[in-house]
Amino acid sequence: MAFSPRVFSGIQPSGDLHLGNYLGAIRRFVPLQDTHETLYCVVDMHAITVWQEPNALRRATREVAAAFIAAGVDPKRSIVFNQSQVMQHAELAWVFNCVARIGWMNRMTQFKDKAGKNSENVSLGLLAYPSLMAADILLYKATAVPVGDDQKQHLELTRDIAAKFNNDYAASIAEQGLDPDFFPITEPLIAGPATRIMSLRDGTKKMSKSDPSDQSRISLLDDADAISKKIKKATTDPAELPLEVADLKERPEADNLVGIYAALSDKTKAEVLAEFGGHGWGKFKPALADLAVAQLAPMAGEMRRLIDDPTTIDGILRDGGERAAALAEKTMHDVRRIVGFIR
Ligand code: AQP
Repeated sequence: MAFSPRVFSGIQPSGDLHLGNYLGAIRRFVPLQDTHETLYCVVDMHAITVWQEPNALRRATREVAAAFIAAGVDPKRSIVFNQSQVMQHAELAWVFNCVARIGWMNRMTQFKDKAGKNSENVSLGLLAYPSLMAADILLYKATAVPVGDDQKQHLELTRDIAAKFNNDYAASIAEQGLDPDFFPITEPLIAGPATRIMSLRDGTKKMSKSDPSDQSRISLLDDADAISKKIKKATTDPAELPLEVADLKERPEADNLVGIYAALSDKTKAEVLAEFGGHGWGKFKPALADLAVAQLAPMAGEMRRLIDDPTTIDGILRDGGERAAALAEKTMHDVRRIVGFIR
């Protein structure tokens, strides 16, 4: 069976949204609205896998929704909602907890990174996180998921869960007269020069909401002055910019800043080096700061305007939640029959 081209992607309301979230995911949501049915979700149930103060969670949920809209997601064309409004996410995640194997979860590098040496003491939800992520995607039978490079392993797991479910329940799926490929095999959409934006303080670490240093990231709510200062203070090596992309390989900070410039200007790294190669940081950083301010500062202004009107944002999330639930229930109705639940 051909699945309709449907896109799902989610962002956690777990702190300050940053340039990595924007370039790796949110910015790429916008053009997909022209070619796909699109669902963009604030994944608040994922966020609570680590402690979130309830008022901060509510605030961050509205901030993520505001970022979607300020970046150009149209809540009439796309379904914009927060995950916890659609109970079927939790219901399907439970079924997937019983399909996926603990060994699969233990291999997830993001779990290892986030749990660190403390793996006995983190929440069970953090271990089961990829199973909920598979449910988010497969509930809508989404075939494409725009994400940053760090989510690649989780998407491979989503494919494994879909294949194992289709296989374990093959007889029941046939008995119910349903398509043998009940869940689709999802494609990750990971492309371009900005699939992994690194910290401005350390080019070997991912730019991240949870980095304790605010100087490590450009937040989407930063004003022009903060954006400029952070770029000008970004860690770099003393050498001038190289002429060839290959010469960025051993220079993570330079590679990162050139990648950010390329992504923001819709150019390749080679084109950026054709302009700046052989020049020092004194020329490149102010140009990057101007470019970042021109793109990000108006979006920050629009986000602030939206955040100041929580009633409108909550209305958008509620409306999106109702539309998402209607789609989700179709899948769950079949899943309950396939698994053997009486209702
Ligand atoms: N540094 C990054 N470069 C490119 N893409 C990135 N993403 C995250 N960081 C980068 C992408 O943003 C989307 C939402 O991510 P998330 O909310 O699920 O959070 P995360 O991947 O765990 O990363 P964060 O934002 O840095 O949060 P913490 O600090 O909590 O780990 C995803 O598509 C992700 O790939």
